[in-house]
Amino acid sequence: MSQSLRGADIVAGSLARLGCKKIFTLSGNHIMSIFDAALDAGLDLVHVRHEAAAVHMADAWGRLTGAPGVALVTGGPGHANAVGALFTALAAESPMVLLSGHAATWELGRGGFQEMRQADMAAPVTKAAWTSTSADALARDVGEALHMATAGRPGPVHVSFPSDLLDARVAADAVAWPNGQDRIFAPALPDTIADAVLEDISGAARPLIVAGPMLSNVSGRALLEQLEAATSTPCVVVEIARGMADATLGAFADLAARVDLVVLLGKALDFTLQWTKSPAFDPDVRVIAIDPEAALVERAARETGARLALGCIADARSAAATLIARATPRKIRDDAWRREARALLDGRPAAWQTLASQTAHKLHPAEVFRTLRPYVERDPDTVLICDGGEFAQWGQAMLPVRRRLVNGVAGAIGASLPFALTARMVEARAPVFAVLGDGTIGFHLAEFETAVRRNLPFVCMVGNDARWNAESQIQLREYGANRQHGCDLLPARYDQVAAALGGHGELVERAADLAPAIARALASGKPACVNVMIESIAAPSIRL
Ligand SMILES: Cc1ncc(C[n+]2csc(CCOP(=O)(O)OP(=O)(O)O)c2C)c(N)n1
Ligand SMILES: [Mg+2]
Repeated sequence: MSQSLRGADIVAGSLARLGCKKIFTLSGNHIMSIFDAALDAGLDLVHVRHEAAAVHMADAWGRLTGAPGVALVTGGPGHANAVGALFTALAAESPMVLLSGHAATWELGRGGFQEMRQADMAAPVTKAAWTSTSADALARDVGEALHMATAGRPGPVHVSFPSDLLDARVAADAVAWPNGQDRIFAPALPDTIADAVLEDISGAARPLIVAGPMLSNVSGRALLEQLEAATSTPCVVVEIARGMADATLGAFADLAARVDLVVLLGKALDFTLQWTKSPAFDPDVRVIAIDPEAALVERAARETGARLALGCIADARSAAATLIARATPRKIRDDAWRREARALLDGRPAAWQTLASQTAHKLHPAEVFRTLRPYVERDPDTVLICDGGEFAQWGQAMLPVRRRLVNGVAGAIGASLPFALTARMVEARAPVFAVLGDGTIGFHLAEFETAVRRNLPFVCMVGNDARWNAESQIQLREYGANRQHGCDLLPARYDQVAAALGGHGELVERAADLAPAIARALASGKPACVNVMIESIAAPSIRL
């Protein structure tokens, strides 16, 4: 008789064969068979404190490594807790897979334990979501999910595993293990189309190339730098919900109003670019849309009408490489406009050098980031994570780094502590800094315990203004100063929470004390929280 394998062993073995050894998870009845199988498959289970954190950690893994991150949660409520975090991964175009346990097949429709229509729930926030239907198909399901997460526009994929399938046995020689070979390809940009795009760029007075989240990682940014040099055309990544108001992009709003050609390179035409409509853009601005998804090229056509110069379904990364290769031998335009645009994007008001707090025992956000900057710049592999409302925008504006994680187009706050844990797993040596607001730190504060347990040191800098300031600023803007209410917090001792969970804590109330506190936090070798009392200041707005 041929040997047989348990369904759970097939799932764990498939993950291991595809190189997914780190599994971000929170335990539960439906998946304990996979926990058991992980022992023999050699999977490292990173057990976290909330299912959303497991998804955020898998998301960060996908963004930083380019390989799919894997989250594993239990059925029903565990799955429900995880689903919200998928929205962030989807909008960030991050390759990751959520695997969830699920009520047994024979329980369905009978009020089974934690029975829920899990795939239906995950469908709107994933590229694909399904429930395995037989133990024979488990290996294929894992392989398909991991492959789909990275193919075309990357994003999250979900599979639910009914617990009886995980316990079922399958003849070992009948298992079709996934081999990880790519089978879905986005088309390359044809040379003739690349030449037409370059001709449009060279004919434009003030062209701009806009990439989206999938090109926001280190390799994507390096490619865009090359593309900018080869085409003498400014290249930007629009990757957060603040869109054109992303403080990283300096006076981008002023630049956008002047461009006469926008080349969308794998960038979905959406609210972040105001659909390239007036008044954000010139009413006659022309648009080129290159995207792996037909639906997004079609959307760009619909939104721009006669302004669409060209649309093409093509892989964004390889399209950038083709454009670089075709542009390089000839000079397609002079560099004056690119230099002018760079000054707008990279310039910062001189006054920021001297901005200082007007309040005793509180710092101005600019003082915080002027002090942090040398620590961030010391190592080119530093990972910077920015999360939250107004405070973090000062960080995004003042800390130039090539390796960065932000909450992204979803605009969901709270993921930064889980992100920091993953960043430390991916980057063993260089510093990992998370800068976030005091409202934001509350979402996943318990992950300090995970970080201590797993020995994952990082430094989190909380800008503590005792307020959900971003929303308070909306109240001020929309309803008036006398109607700011309901958004206050306590000036709480998050540093003491970190210390109580086994990490390192620092409280800072004076600018002069910050640098030594950062140095001590780094030297502690522990997950650290530097709790900086700050003035409640709106995000910077950088205009001409
Ligand atoms: C998941 C989620 N919930 C709520 C919001 C709305 N929101 C955006 S910024 C913000 C305030 C953040 O406060 P804090 O972290 O203290 O940063 P601050 O603006 O005070 O610097 C809120 C509530 C959101 N974007 N995402
Ligand atoms: Mg705050």
